[in-house]
Amino acid sequence: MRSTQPFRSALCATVAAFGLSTAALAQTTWDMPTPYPATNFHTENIQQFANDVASATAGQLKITVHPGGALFKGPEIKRAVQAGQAQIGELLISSLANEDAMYALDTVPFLATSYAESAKLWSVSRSAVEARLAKHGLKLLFTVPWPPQGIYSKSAVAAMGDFKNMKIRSYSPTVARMIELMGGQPVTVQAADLTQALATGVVSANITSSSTGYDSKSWEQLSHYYDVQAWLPKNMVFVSQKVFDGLDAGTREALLKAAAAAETRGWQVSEEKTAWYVDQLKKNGMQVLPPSDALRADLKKVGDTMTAEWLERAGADGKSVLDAYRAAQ
Ligand code: PCA
Repeated sequence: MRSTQPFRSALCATVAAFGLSTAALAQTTWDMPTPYPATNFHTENIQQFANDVASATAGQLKITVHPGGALFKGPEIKRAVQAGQAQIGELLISSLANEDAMYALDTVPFLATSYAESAKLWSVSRSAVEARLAKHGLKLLFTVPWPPQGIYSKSAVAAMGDFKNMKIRSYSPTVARMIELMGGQPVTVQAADLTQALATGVVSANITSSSTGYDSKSWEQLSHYYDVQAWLPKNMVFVSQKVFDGLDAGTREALLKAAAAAETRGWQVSEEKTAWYVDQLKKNGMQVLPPSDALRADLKKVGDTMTAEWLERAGADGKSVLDAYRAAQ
């Protein structure tokens, strides 16, 4: 009996090693570039999504999240996934606004200013966004909105004229257009570079959410936050269709289920955390104020101009989406 012992354990070791290597062969690892910091709620939601996928597939599909634009910068992420340099990615939909008007819709000022309106806008535009991504071999998995957008500045702003020639940070072509219409000078700065741009005085104002204001420690350089609630831009998570099609049916199902859960959770967390973020701005000494009536009225006019410009550019497709949105109100 004793003499068979070494043989048996050698056999067990071989089986174990064989078992391990089959598992290793079957395991798929995806790189997932994302633009925002690891501690931002979008990234935390994505990490949870990756964990859910790993546990639902018993580790067969592992998604490695690369936050903060470290692997690819926000605007490069779509091309990276199209080119097969990454399998899955996240970006701000409106960073693609120059490519197609449909990507600009959720940054048209004052079109959808609450979570409920944004959900309606998304429900009437989702298939149009999906169709555009599909043309480029990409499959949409889920979207999550940012908290409502406001204006940060170094000094008090009473009326639109106060923005004259002011260098204002922009994160998308639509925001840049808004800044032009406000009389300011848009300067494109990615979220990952925002703290530095503020510290070096490249910009003296910024249009973004309470969330990014918190992430970039806006209070260190800026004193006022005007809680304008002008729109809620969305991030989207998408995967290469070819890579997705290469998965077995069970893994595809697990991925889609985790994506649906991430969408529900992300919309909820975004809404729930908004007040907390605004509170952090106040706690750190910022003046959080509503815009004056005069400023609000002038910003609304900018919104009307941009809605008209969007409609003209988006054509018949755009008109039917906007009509559907208005009918759902
Ligand atoms: N934060 C991102 C996009 C919108 C937002 O709230 C940013 O400022 O870059």
